[in-house]
Amino acid sequence: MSAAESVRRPDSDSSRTGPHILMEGKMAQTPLVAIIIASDSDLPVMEQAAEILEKLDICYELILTSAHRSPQRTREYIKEAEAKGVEVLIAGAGGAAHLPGVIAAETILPVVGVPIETTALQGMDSLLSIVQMPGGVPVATMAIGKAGAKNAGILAAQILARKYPKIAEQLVSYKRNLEKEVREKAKGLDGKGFKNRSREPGFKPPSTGSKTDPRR
Ligand code: AIR
Repeated sequence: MSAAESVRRPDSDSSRTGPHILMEGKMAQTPLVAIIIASDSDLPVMEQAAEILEKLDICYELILTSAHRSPQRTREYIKEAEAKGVEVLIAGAGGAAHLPGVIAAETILPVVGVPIETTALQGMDSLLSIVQMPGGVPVATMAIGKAGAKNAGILAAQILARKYPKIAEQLVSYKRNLEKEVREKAKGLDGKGFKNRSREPGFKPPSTGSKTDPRR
């Protein structure tokens, strides 16, 4: 069994009409993104990356392999991913979170790292392990936890959007929706009776007292 055969999503619905089928033949079956998790205990966080990729209609696969517990499987999978045409790798790990760095050492594909929150050190261990890469081997490091996993999916889409116009379109509409949601939430606040002084004509924010404050 190949490394990628453990968990795989792209074939689950062959009728998908996302950007991954723009190029005919091989691309129809090819995941553009691999989400690599170091443990099944990371799944509740890393599924955020999967969710946003699905929303953006981007074909991905999800692989379980650990830099420490299964180093050979990790190396084998990276070669497999390169050979099948994966273009962005997302890797999530916790604690001594070397998985994204080890992957980055083995490939020139962009690697996005997600620090998993830990009970002992709340994910600071994961964050520092992933972000403090030596010069020459970059890992694009996201925030700790679910927000980081979600952003990893979005960043992967943004990288792909340079090449796939359909993905760019999806992202533009995603951003538009974010803006719309904020406007709707702001409207909701207006109705709650809070005094919004910044909307009053002639309102000037209070000075901070600093000599460099331009409002003084
Ligand atoms: N881990 C697994 N192999 C290498 C590392 N750093 C991490 C996993 C998980 C944590 O160890 O990413 O966040 C605990 O894993 P488990 O399997 O014991 O729950």
